[in-house]
Amino acid sequence: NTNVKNELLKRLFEADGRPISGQEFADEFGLSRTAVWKYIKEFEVEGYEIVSVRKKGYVLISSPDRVHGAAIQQYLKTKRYGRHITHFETCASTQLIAHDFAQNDAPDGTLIVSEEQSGGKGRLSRPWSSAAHKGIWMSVIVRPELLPQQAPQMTLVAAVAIVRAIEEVVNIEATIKWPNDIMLDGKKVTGILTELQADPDRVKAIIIGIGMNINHEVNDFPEELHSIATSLKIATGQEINRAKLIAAILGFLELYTSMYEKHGFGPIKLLWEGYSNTAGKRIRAVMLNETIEGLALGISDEGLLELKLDDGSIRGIYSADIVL
Ligand code: BT5
Repeated sequence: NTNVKNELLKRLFEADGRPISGQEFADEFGLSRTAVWKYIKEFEVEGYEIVSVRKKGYVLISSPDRVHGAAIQQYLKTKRYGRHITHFETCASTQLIAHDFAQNDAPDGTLIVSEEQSGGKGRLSRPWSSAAHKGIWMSVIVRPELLPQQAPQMTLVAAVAIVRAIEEVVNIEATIKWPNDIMLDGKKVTGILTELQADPDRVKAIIIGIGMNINHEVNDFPEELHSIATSLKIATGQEINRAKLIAAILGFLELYTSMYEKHGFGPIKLLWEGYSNTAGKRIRAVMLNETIEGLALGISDEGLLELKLDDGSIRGIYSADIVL
């Protein structure tokens, strides 16, 4: 049971060097002491150093670099976002798990985060490379008071939150490439995948998938990504605290989502334009059934990219791959 296992880890972490009684934990959760001991063995395999002190219990001595709930929550300043966290060592895709959780009434702000993904996906089910412990592979379930047609703009809300968080934690300025890429030095450092669960007139949940390359060296990426992907470490030369960055993203995401709910897209659009590298450039927009070229004017109040074509007409685009 991953929930009980996560709870045990959280207790060990919060005990801050003091022992946690295996017997008491077993009693509280209706387990055998052997079941608790098995979890401890699993933690050891995962790289945690734990000692068992006779008559007292288990003491956490050191933990590997992991983004479990306890690690994130020590930095968290939010009201709702990140207050429920489920952490995996590995999974196919946090996005699939989040969809499942959302259908089963997971509360607003629930976070699913994994150290590694074996089937990470981008838009149109393209593969998303998610190396173990190197990045942030997470999905946030949000339940804002929005109409279904306002959901795509949540990609832009998330993009602004991510750039602000990078600025705060890492001290560098990334740029946003419409609609869902965060760029550094001309390469992609983060991709966002926004998916919707809705009734015809009401958003039930928006699943915001965020894939961020953090502590990768070039060779941690598959060959075919070397020319198009980068990580925060490659860009800064520094090892980044992933848990701290996740907490900062959740903070800005909560702030900007409620701003969007209360005041509409206007303020988000302004923030977004400040970070975008798309407006004012001549671009090519590759869509499913056509490719068009023109001058990117900016985004509309609905979050559409407005493109001025060579015949002078203006086209609003919902989604595309942009070639600058
Ligand atoms: C995206 O799609 O950029 C959205 C990525 C969302 C990933 C997160 S991770 C947590 C959650 N769980 C999931 O399963 N997904 C979400 P798109 O714009 O379609 O870009 C996909 C393209 O980016 C691929 O076709 C590759 O060319 C490239 N790519 C793949 N992995 C990459 C990486 N780690 N860094 C940079 N580019 C990558």
